Amino acid sequence: MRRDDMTTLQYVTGPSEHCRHITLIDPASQSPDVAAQRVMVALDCGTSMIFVGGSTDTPDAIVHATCEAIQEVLELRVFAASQNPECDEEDSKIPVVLFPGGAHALSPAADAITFMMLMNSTSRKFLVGEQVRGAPHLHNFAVEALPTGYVVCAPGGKVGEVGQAELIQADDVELINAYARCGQMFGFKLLYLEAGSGADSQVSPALIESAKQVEGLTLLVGGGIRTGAQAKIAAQAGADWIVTGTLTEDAADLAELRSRLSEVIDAL
Ligand code: 1GP
Repeated sequence: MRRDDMTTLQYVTGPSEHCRHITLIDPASQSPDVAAQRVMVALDCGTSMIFVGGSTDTPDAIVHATCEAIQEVLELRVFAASQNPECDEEDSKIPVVLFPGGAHALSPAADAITFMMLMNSTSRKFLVGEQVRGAPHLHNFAVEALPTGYVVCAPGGKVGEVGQAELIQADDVELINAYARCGQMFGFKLLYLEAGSGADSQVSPALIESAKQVEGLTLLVGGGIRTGAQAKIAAQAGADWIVTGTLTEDAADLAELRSRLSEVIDAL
């Protein structure tokens, strides 16, 4: 749910005293009802944005149902805040953002989309092809595009393979800086450093620090972050946002999810 006083891009790139947290929900891995329950817990723990997407083969209808279920949860929270004189209703509005694997998996119920170029892909499809297919639909949906450079770092996981990425290695600090500079020159506002969902090692702090030297980019870092200590490493290296997905889906129940997410978010 978008705030009344700013665009989603302003919210994402705006100032914050600390690194913020994004909960990634993969509609292929859970029903819309379960997604909504998990989002409710994530909001209690202090998450600041919801990403919906991740898989490459999720039908539009499932993505749409998931976005709608999450928006309903957010509306309830905003209503609850409006009844509490100590709460600012606007503060409880957080955006639901599509994080697509391609020109499918789109929904008009989302507030925005990370409109991404997989910058280190060797395939035209992921550099610009899927984006050309998706752009007219997004225009019709009036979903706000967040111009995003997406760079897959080792180990890279499935997205590295499917996206045919030339993986950035942990010590490729000059190369990641060049990607960041290139993204800035293209006019991207966000740069997402991705280690791959479920990665056994997170994006190296050296890469984050190097990308951070390029001014004017909001840095998102995800893949393999499961603990408060890992979250802190990314935040201290310069991440403006960290993204966690597997953490949510692996939790045995909502109580475990609450404790895991609190640990990560509190560390920021
Ligand atoms: C994947 O970066 C995200 O695109 C999140 O990764 O599932 O490892 O948290 P995890």
